[in-house]
This record gives sequence, C-alpha cells and structure tokens, in this order.
Amino acid sequence: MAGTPQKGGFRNERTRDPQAVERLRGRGDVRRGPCCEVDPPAGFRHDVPRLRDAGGDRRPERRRSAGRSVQQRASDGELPAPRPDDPAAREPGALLEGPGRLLRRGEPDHLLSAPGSSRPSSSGGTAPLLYPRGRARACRQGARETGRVRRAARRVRRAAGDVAGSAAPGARRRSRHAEVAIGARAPLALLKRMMKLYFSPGACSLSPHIALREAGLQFELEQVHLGTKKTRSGADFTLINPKGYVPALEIEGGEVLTEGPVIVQYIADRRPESGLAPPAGTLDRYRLQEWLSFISTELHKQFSPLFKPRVPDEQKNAARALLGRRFAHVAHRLEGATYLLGERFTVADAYLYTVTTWTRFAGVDLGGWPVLGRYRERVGARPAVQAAIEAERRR
Ligand SMILES: N[C@@H](CCC(=O)N[C@@H](CS)C(=O)NCC(=O)O)C(=O)O
Repeated sequence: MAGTPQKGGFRNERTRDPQAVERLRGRGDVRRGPCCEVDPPAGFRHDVPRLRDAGGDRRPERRRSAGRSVQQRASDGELPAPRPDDPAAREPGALLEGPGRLLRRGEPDHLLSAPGSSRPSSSGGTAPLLYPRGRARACRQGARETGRVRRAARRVRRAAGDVAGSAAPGARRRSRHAEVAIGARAPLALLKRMMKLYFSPGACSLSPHIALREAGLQFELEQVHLGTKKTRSGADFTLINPKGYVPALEIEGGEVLTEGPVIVQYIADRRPESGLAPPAGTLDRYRLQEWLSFISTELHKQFSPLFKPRVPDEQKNAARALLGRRFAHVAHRLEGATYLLGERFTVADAYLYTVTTWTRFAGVDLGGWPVLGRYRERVGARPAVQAAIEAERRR
C-alpha cells in the first residue's frame, strides 16, 4: 500500500520525496494544494505531529474527560480553577463559575469559546476567557442542570455545524443553514457581536482560526470553495472579499478585514490580555510585524508555485531551495527560544505553524532542522491548534 496514491491525495511517506510528488502530479492524482487558487484535495491532511510523539494524549477531549469531575479536571490543570470571589457567581441563575464568565440558565453553550483559552493574563491575573463547549458541559454536570438548558444546547448543536469554539463532540452532521438556525435562536445582540471567519480547510486561514481560538473569542466559520468562489451557504465570496482569497474576517458592523497578518493582529488586539501580540507601539510589536511580514512574503508566498501543476520543475526546485534557506533562518531563531518572540506564543506562531503544515505536501523537507520538528510538536499540541485543525478536518 505504501506509495499508493490515495483518492485525491497521497500518503504522508510519499510526500517526503519531492520527485514522488511530481510523479503523482504528472499522473493527475494530485492537482491541488492547501494554499492555491483552488480547494485543497479531498484527502488533504494537515501535516500535524502526532500528539503521542509530543508526549500527549491523542484521545479526544470528551473521552479523556469522561467520568471526571470538574474539580478533578481543574486540579489536573485542564480547566481553570473556578473563581468563587466573582460577584457574578452569586447571581441568581448562574450555572457555571469560571474565570470571567458564567454560563447562565438557558444560555446555549455553543457560544462559549475554545479549548486552550485560559491562561494567565499579562497583568498577572487570569484572562477573562470562556469555557469551551465540552468543558461547559462537564462543568454543568457538576452544577445545577435544567432540562431547559439541555434542550436548548441540543437544539443549537443539531443546527450548528460549527459555531466557533465548539470542539463540537457529536456535531458531525452539519447544516448548510447553520447560521440561519442559530440566528433564529441566539439573541440578536450576541449575533451582532459575533465575527465570521471565511476559511478553506488547510489554507492560510488556519492561522487566524487558531488565533481566534487562542484568544477565546466567539466566532462563526464559513467555508469558502476557492475554485468556485462560493461560500458554503451559497454566497458569492467575491462580493465579500473582491480579492477572492481567504482569510477574510467579517467583524462587527459587517466590515470585512482581509490579509492574514492584519487579521491576526486585529484578533490579538481584541483580547490584549491573551498576550497573542505585544502592545501596539512597543518594539516587540514591530518584532511581531517583522515576523508576520517574513512569514507572509518569504515563506507563505514561496509555497505558491509548489501547489501549481503547470509550474516547471526547475522553478519548483528553486522555490524549494529558497524555502530551505528561509527555514534555516527560522530554525536559527528557534534555537534557545520556545516561540518566535521568546517564551510567549503569539499570532506569528499561529502563522508559522500553518505554513509548516504544507511542507510535506509541497515536498519541502524540514528534516535537517530538528528544532523545527520540536517547535511543530509544541505548537501542534496546543489545545486551540488541535481544535482548529479538527474543526477544519470535519468539513
Ligand atoms: N495576501 C493574502 C494571501 C492569501 C492567500 O494566499 N490565500 C490563499 C489560500 S492560502 C487563497 O485563498 N487562494 C485562492 C486564490 O488566490 O484565489 C493574505 O496574506 O491573506
């Protein structure tokens, strides 16, 4: 079986060999890439390091947490410790205590945010981030639960394929009309506040997708078919982003932001306490922009010819050689640093990680830089990264 092209893609081991990639392409087995003018192949998988390799547990969160109480999970560091001093916790109807937010009676839990969303804030306290759906459910089990809550959550889950942040166990069946269905049930004020990320699975839109989950923001996802320029709900994507490419982020008031490096900074600035970007005006912020610009022009865009079947081999090999030199620079930076900007994960890491998921597919070998492999394992093991990839995979 090894080396056999799979429907719409090929097995990982083959992709390590650039010539094998080209041979497959020549036979028409692989025509598309995760970051090009058309959609990724049906079989495209992010080249994500296996959690087992990173010393982690590969079981889905819902299985890992089965049968464990909120208190156990909090003491294991899986859930942020409840904050009993929050005055809101004493409000009537409060069901779930958490850092910065309570799930209230009747509130649909799909509006809660993503895994990995709790971390210490830059000011030293706990960031006011939200519980993800799975955790909310676990927390509810330890709290008072009403049939009304259960029924509301079930209705929303059924209707919504993925309103963000939903690690969405059980939400495999999704509706094309998810937003309409949610719109009919969610409070108007909340929908107005919710952002929408236009994405294509495996494309560079994974970077803002990760950032949104890391920030713990509420958002909706809408898939774009890059070949037809139609969104999943049938809208003409060129009316949303006339440039026709993802990512695009619809923000409050219907404004649409484009260009990945800008979108991720917008997301980070919406949650300054997340530390996803240093404060504006500081030298560190310019360092972040320096990396975002480097990743965009020197890495991301250098992959483009590798996803195009008609580009001659000579040009592709030149692109691979250039990428090799650029990745050597990144590897040099990561010697002795956990993340690009130091010890803190930032949106530059979300972007860098995203482009590294294309390397095998594009026949770019990172094997010469073990530091990059370790970095990929580290970032790939973050709950928000796992959740974003899983959400895109389910599409
Ligand atoms: N300058 C844009 C480039 C985005 C981009 O290259 N998007 C690719 C996916 S990774 C895409 O949607 N390509 C479709 C097209 O160009 O038509 C950014 O940085 O956001």
